[in-house]
Amino acid sequence: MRFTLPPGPPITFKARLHDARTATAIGRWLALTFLVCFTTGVLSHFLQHPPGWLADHLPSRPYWGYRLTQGLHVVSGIAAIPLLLAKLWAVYPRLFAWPPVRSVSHALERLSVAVLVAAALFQLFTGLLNTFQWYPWPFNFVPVHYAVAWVVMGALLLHIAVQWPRIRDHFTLDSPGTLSLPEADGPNRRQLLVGVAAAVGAVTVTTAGQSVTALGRLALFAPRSPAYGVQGLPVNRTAAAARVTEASLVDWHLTVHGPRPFTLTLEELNALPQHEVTLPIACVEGWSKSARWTGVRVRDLLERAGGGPGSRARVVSLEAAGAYRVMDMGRLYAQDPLTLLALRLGGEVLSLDHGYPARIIAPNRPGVLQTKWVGRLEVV
Ligand SMILES: Nc1nc2c(c(=O)[nH]1)N[C@H]1C(S)=C(S)[C@@H](COP(=O)(O)O)O[C@H]1N2
Ligand SMILES: [Mo]
Repeated sequence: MRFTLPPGPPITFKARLHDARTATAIGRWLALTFLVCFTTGVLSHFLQHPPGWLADHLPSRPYWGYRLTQGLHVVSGIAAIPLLLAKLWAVYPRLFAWPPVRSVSHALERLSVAVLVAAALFQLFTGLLNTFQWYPWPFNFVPVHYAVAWVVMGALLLHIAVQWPRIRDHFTLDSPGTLSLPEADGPNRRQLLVGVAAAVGAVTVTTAGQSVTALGRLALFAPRSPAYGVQGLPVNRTAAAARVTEASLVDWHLTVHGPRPFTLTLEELNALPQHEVTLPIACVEGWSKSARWTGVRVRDLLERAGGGPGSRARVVSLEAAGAYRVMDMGRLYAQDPLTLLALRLGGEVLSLDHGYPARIIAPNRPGVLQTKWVGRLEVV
């Protein structure tokens, strides 16, 4: 493919790899990562911010569901980065196509590609920085990342529709002849694709260990290693950051609101029937780790306060301020026997950073909803 840019000496792109076939070969993998990333992202959004009618129907099983889907979200997002760069490299000569605009529909098509590229770069960039908890921008990450995801998806569907004839050709033409281009200087398409695949594999293997414990030793570039942290578990927000101190906890007791409200000291809580569960913390930023928790079933506390089998719960942390101070729990989570007000982690009393004296641990939930330093429980 040749593009020239008059006036003046023409810029010519002679490399054979700046062609539709290469763009499509990379594009289909890119589309796959975007599809996985989008679906798991929307799921995560609804688990974190369910509309009222949905809250009581969100399932608490499989208990590892969120760990899997959010792990996939971050893995597919990171894998998309080298794919997007390779794709942009394959098509960038088109930027210089001449004339720049041939018709109204051509102008609209170019505009939609510009939107797609900008929105896709924005998503991957902000998402990657979020895994490092680094927010060097003036807007709130969560709503903006969510809104732009729809922009990417809309522009991507349009792009696929416009390019459909070429995509179809890619899958229906006799591949052998077109794939093995005549020998020339520079890499051929197969070598390029193998190189891109190797880059995707490398970034995936060196970061996926933050959520796949078995790959933990290879997680050279993951922001979190599941191997480090107090009591063998990473900490996202420390007690110091949340301004919860030992001194602020001397008079601690749990208040349970409901038709029959009551309070319990830590001693009294420890004297109630204790249950042990093995459940992961699965942070929205991508790391996850399973741990053994011991504590009192939330549903037992709700029942004692007069809540029926249909009741949900609201949990309030002692933390003075913070986005995760108040947490609502739908019926299926509140009533699940695995959902605990945990007092112990790995058999030891919770450390202050993990939510001492009591924290929530529930199955199939985003880490942000595993509230630490619980002070109050309400039957809803
Ligand atoms: N009160 C309170 N609870 C909280 C948070 C918080 O900021 N405040 N952070 C949450 C987040 S984002 C995660 S991932 C988990 C992490 O739990 P851990 O620090 O015990 O691993 O706690 C959650 N519980
Ligand atoms: Mo988190």
